Amino acid sequence: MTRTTCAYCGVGCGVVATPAADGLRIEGDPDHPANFGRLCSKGAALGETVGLEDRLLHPMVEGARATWDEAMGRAAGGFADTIAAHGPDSVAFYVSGQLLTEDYYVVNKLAKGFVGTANIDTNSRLCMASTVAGHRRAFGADTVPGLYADLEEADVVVLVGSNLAWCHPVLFQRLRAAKDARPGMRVVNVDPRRTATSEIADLDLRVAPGGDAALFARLLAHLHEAGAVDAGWVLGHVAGFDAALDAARAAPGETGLSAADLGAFLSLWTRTEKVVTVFGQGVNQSARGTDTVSAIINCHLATGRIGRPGMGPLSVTGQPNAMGGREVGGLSNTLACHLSLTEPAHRYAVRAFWDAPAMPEADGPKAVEMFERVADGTIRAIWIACTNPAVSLPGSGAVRAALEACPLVVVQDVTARTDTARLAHVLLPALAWGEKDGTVTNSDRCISRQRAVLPPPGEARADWAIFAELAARLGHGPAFDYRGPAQVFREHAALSGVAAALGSDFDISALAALTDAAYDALAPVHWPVTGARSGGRFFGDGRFLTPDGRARMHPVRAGAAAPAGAPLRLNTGRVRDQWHTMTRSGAAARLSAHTAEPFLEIHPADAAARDIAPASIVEVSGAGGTALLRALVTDRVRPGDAFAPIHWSGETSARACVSALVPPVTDPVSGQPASKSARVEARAWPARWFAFAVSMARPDPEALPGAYWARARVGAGWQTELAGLDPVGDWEGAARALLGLPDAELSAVGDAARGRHRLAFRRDGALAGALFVSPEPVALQRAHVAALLGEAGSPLAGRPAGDVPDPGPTVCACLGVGSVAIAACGARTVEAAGAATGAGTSCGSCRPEIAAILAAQVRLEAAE
Ligand SMILES: Nc1nc2c(c(=O)[nH]1)N[C@H]1C(S)=C(S)[C@@H](COP(=O)(O)OP(=O)(O)OC[C@H]3O[C@@H](n4cnc5c(=O)[nH]c(N)nc54)[C@H](O)[C@@H]3O)O[C@H]1N2
Ligand SMILES: Nc1nc2c(c(=O)[nH]1)N[C@H]1C(S)=C(S)[C@@H](COP(=O)(O)OP(=O)(O)OC[C@H]3O[C@@H](n4cnc5c(=O)[nH]c(N)nc54)[C@H](O)[C@@H]3O)O[C@H]1N2
Ligand code: SF4
Ligand SMILES: [Mo]
Repeated sequence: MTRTTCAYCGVGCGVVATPAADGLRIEGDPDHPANFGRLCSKGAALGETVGLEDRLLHPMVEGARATWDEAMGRAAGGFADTIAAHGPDSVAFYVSGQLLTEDYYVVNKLAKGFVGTANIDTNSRLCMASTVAGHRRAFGADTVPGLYADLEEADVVVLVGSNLAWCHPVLFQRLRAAKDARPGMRVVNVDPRRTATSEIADLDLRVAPGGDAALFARLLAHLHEAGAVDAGWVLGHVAGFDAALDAARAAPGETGLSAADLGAFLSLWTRTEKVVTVFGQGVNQSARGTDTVSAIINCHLATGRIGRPGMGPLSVTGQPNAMGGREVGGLSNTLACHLSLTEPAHRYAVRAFWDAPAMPEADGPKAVEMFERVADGTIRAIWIACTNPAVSLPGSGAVRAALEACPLVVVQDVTARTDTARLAHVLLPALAWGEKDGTVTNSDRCISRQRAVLPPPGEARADWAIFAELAARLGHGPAFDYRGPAQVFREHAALSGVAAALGSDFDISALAALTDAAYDALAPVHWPVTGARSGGRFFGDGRFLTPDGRARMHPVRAGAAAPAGAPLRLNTGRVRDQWHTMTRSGAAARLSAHTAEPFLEIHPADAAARDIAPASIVEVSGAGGTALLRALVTDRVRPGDAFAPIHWSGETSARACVSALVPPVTDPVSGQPASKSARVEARAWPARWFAFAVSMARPDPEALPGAYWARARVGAGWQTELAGLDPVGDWEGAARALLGLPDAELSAVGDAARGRHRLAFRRDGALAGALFVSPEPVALQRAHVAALLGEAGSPLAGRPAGDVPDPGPTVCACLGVGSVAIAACGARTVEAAGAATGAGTSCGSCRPEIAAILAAQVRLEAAE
């Protein structure tokens, strides 16, 4: 039994992992302060994602297996030659909030101190950069003032651009439990889209896209008019109040809300002292993300509602170590321990501490600009670790072209099955979650250990060790001679003491003397951790980290017009059970049962205007490319808006990378891409046939050139959704090639004249694959067919024989309960449905969906 931390989101849940015959048994850690034993569906399925089938287990050079010595010779040698010929700014590192703090520390020390370049940025630029900029602008440092406990102690919680129910499910569970315990508590949800999070909202505000800055500008003006500004606090601790108020009044901008909704929000926020405003990517990923963060913080500063129990702004971070990355200075415009590259005193101190030969004096390029420099040839060698930019950066088509043209691309990943890895000259195998060892920091500043539970597979190495070897090969061996992550951590903690002496908030100097054994045993701890203080909130005492100790309110002019262009505004984001580009969550069949296909949420009016039928395929075109997605016609989105998930890539679908549609537009302050407001058009894709397949082997969609496809793990094998424009003459041949079954025994039924075919292939009497073709979207009980893989039964009926009811699409991933079973169980409440079917009783991530199904059922019965 090993205590460790979940691999996924920034909630940072403690996990207890126990090796078991079929992988790992996973439970929530009852003693971890982030989750107190809770887990969500993704965390609970971690044990199913640690298999080695798709792992990269040895280095590769130009597509061929290589030794570590050969691969590092090529990679480090290429970096050394490039630096020698073209200087340190001709190479770059692009890293990730999924690295451990120790990995992140080492690569930053190498780039900024020893290569001497600020060409190091991270995928956190796409994620947290606007918050970092907003915090620094307001507080003088990138400090998260509050704690998770504030969500439970608040009287009003406002969620802005955060689908907490799906993206931070355990925080959502904590909020739900707090609300159940204190029914007077109110939750406001601000999102242009109706989401699973809407279920908890007393006030569900369908704000206009980008209307959040206007909403909080109006709130500031209203606070003033209502006499709710804390004048004494502002006088003592805040600068810039008048300018901020003037700007808010001068150009409040449009919120898109009705007067009644707006009034209800203003009045609730104004009259409630204990209010927490949580914000997510709907705020950050905008061309005015930093201003929106400022608009939110302004309201908390004006009322002094910050850093005290139950109040304050709370940015929920995305990745497991988004915060650790900020602490080590992972961004191209930050330096270790919340220091700044452009402050000479900070630079000198860090340089002296590292005994570093070089240190850039200016900030480096932010992610989008970094890849533009790869494209224009200024950067000639790039080292990419723990992120998949060919899928996740905006303008992904141009990013891929830039990498294709780059003379040296090194990719350090746990799998070669990524769109970025395919573009690498050198591929280096890294240890994955469950094998690696180090620390992460979550959204409320809690540092916890990720510990190895499994032995290192193949030739994979720890990320920090790979960076240290690169350093040695570049001639900096002595400064990177680490014996293990504990030594790196101690150095980082010691540096934080130096930083604290310069006024930094990030101080964990009390951990600088941890022995290896104490590091191994380290219990979750909130920073700061100094001799004098451990954890707690910041700023409740009115002391901020600016030179004069006063917070800054920033004037925000909200009145921007919506960007013009193609008729639909594409919003992009996440689904409950997948993680980013699916390289890990995609391995768990039960996680794919929730959503197995890329889709486009489009309003019924917009669909009708374009002849787009439900469940048909749509072709979406944007600034830099096109995508093929399944149409999900729904009024969850507003007319004129559309939504698509970010998870699908060339590995999982034909053409579903939504970043190809998103132009590289960024916030002028933070450089964060505006990933939620691409202008696109959608048109019906006139498919002549639709198909659904299951197979034991990984399906090969090349068998049907030009077709739409999306593949996912299911039960014992794979499922594939397909559609095509061109008629297929030989379905048997196509099926055999697709399913990898050249000589399996076939049984078939169908009506060829009507374009209907049902083909089942057996090996040794067991079902090895099946294909169902129809001229309209295939109606079939998919879970039933998938369950027959490897079994003796016949799938050709497409539905269970006799009285076995179809469970419908899986809602509860933990216990495998489907929507039909929930609707039919006769329950009226989520609790009763849980008692009847088990759904929602394990991790609880699906409770919002269960509530929605029960509500729909009640409406149906009322109408009968
Ligand atoms: N299941 C799952 N959970 C995850 C992740 C994952 O991949 N899968 N990734 C993790 C990571 S790295 C991150 S950063 C977080 C992200 O967590 P969230 O920020 O909660 O997730 P998103 O789905 O990107 O976007 C949140 C919401 O912003 C809304 N939105 C779009 N435009 C606007 C706007 O103009 N105003 C407002 N108010 N809202 C808007 C969208 O409709 C969406 O519902 O999730 C983390 N958790
Ligand atoms: N359109 C649009 N684009 C977006 C977003 C959006 O909402 N809309 N969200 C943005 C946000 S918030 C984020 S955080 C990014 C996420 O985007 P990415 O970071 O590109 O996505 P991941 O799939 O998490 O990529 C992680 C990679 O690291 C590998 N990996 C996993 N563990 C390890 C390890 O221990 N070591 C190493 N070396 N590799 C490992 C995985 O196999 C995978 O290839 O996407 C951003 N892009
Ligand atoms: S909420 Fe879920 S995904 Fe996030 S850390 Fe906890 S268990 Fe992992
Ligand atoms: Mo993120």
